[in-house]
Amino acid sequence: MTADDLSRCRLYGILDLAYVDAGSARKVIDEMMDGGVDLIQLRAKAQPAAQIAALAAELHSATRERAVPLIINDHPEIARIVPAEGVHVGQDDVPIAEARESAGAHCVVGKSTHSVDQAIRAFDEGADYIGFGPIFATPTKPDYPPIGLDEIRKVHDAVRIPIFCIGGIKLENLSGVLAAGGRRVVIVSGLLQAKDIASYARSAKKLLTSAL
Ligand code: TZP
Ligand code: MG
Repeated sequence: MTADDLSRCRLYGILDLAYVDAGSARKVIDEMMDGGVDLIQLRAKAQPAAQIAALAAELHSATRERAVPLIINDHPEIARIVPAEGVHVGQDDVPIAEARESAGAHCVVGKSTHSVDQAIRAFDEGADYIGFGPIFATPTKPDYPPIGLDEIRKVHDAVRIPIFCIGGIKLENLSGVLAAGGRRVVIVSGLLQAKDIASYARSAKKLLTSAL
């Protein structure tokens, strides 16, 4: 995936195994893709690596067919063997350069950031994109204080790589995130708990693209 491909992405969906069991994962990512999600991450905090690798390979055969990049959370070595389009690391994971080395040159590397300072450091470290949040308090990442809407404009002024606002973002507050200067978002529970995932994604995508 090129930097241009990445910059065209607006809606980033995460398939988080805290919300979806592995048996439903394929159906859920099909619905995400039907709704126009631009980028999908596999996030599995509690599963053994071998299980994540097997699921990633299965999901990748579906995402590849529809040219939707698949990003693997936490496991650069799995991103390499799938081979997925990217890997995502957090503040407590390996540095970007090490993740890139393990995942392979074909992978983009994204990093979670929780303040403007961390965002600048991730940019300096060579991240291809960042997640920035939690914007709002969220049960998906309960121990992190919310950053709030005001930091969104500051981070966009400070960092020139794609910035995906994340954390507690739902259809109901998406317009507020866009009005605060956000251009790209990650939605986890909002999508995964929606009655109709495809239609939820379609509505989010419409708001995101009409804001440009
Ligand atoms: N990083 C910052 S907030 C968050 C992550 C992984 C969770 C986002 O999940 P949700 O359910 O969209 O609030
Ligand atoms: Mg991590």
